[in-house]
Amino acid sequence: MAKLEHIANFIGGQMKPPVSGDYFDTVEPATGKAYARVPDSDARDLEDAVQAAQKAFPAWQSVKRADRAAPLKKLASLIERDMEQFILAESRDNGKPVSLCRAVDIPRGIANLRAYADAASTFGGQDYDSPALKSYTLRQPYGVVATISPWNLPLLLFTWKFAPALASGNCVIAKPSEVTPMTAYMLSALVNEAGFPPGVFNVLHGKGAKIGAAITEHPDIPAISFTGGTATGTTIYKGASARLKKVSLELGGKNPTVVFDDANFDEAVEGAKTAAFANQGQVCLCGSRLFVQDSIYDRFRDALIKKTEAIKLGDPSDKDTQHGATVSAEHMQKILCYIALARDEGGTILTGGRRRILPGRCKDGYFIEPTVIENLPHTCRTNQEEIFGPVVTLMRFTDEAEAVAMANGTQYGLAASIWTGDDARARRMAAQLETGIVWINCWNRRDDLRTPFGGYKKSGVGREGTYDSMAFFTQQKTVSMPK
Ligand code: TXE
Repeated sequence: MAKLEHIANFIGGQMKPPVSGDYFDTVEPATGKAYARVPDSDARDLEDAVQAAQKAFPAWQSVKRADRAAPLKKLASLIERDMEQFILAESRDNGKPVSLCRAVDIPRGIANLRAYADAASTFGGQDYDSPALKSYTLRQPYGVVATISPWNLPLLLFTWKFAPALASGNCVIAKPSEVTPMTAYMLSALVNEAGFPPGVFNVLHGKGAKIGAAITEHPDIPAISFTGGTATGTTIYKGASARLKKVSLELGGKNPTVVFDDANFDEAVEGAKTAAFANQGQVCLCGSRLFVQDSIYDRFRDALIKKTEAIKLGDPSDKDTQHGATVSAEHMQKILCYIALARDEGGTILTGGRRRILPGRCKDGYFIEPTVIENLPHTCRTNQEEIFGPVVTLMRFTDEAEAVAMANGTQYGLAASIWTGDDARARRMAAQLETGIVWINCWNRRDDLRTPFGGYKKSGVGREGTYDSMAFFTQQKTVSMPK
């Protein structure tokens, strides 16, 4: 058997093996086969990275803001130059279709770097003028900060987290998910060429419970930005609060899609399908609970089943594939357990509901059919817990008040999408929904990165986006003087 590639940490401008010498496998979800080895980093690697970052900080924080943008822009151009390799690597590592990596993951990763390069020069303090006093604020970086990112949008969320930290003058220790380390590793190989001074940007690979926990506990990392599951976010929040660290937490969702009978029917079916199954249902924004008004319920259900069955599931490396593999064997089992639970709770599987075994190279891959379920109460576990897979449940409602009550009836509050022809109703509902984001007659549309992103209730703490992320990674100082 060919020797598997060994991924390295990137510390102080150098590729480094983990101090322990220990590695674990990373698996290609479409084949179920290990294809690379990941450093099992520990507190010693972290210490090395913290020291490198501390050494780099005084010079990096005093670099002119516009000059801080230059290496971010160069990094974006280098990834663009190597676009095809990044697309193939992301698809292989995560199981998502190459078409999705080409349309979303890699271009959006590049766009993140450019957006925060621009923000480096435009973001700053404010002036305050009063009759007797003149004041202004400074926005100053913390020093060494950390980012911890998940596996569902590996490069996109990795860049989303670290770019504002660097743009605002911090030195960074970035930890990608151990499940999908490859594009972060490839990016780290471009950091010197992009022109970042050694130690400004460091990448540590490894397991959440080991290196992730060490980051949370480290006394010299005062701020952490995390995206991932609510349970992990809660653990990080506890550890961070004991040390009064600043945290930004983007967590899970159980997002409602609400369709009224006056909506544009075809657009609503298409939108609800995309919201349910994008990225194999592995997006925190996915609309996994679908509420449809009584009067159109049967027609809507039949149209949704037809559209769902037309989704092309297959080898992610095939350019026509629309639905690839779920990210890991463990995650596939979790999703299948939830489908079994839905059956136990009395649900009817209208389509899908099974693992799909493909012929040839993907015969051991982690494929799950897009699944539509009905006949479950909105209070059951299937409708309350985040499944994070290609599973959507259909429920009926009679009027606006009932739709709002059911949509709000979970511990999560990340996003919602409303489909209606009545503008006043849409705005009324938007104000009542307990979610950080509401889409009207669309799903997952962003105004570049400018609009705030984050959740109500257990979907998170804080907001991200161009201004909000730059604000998170800086502390404000007020300076006042008599006139
Ligand atoms: O993610 P984790 P997991 C949800 C989804 C999924 C569930 C669990 O429901 O089924 O979370 O997924 C690091 N200290 N989402 O377990 O654990 C870890 O190494 C510090 C929603 O794969 O949240 C990785 O880098 N760090 C979601 C990152 O946290 C720790 C995206 C995310 O992993 C740690 C992914 C610890 N103790 C899953 N434990 C979204 N909101 O987009 C783990 N990590």
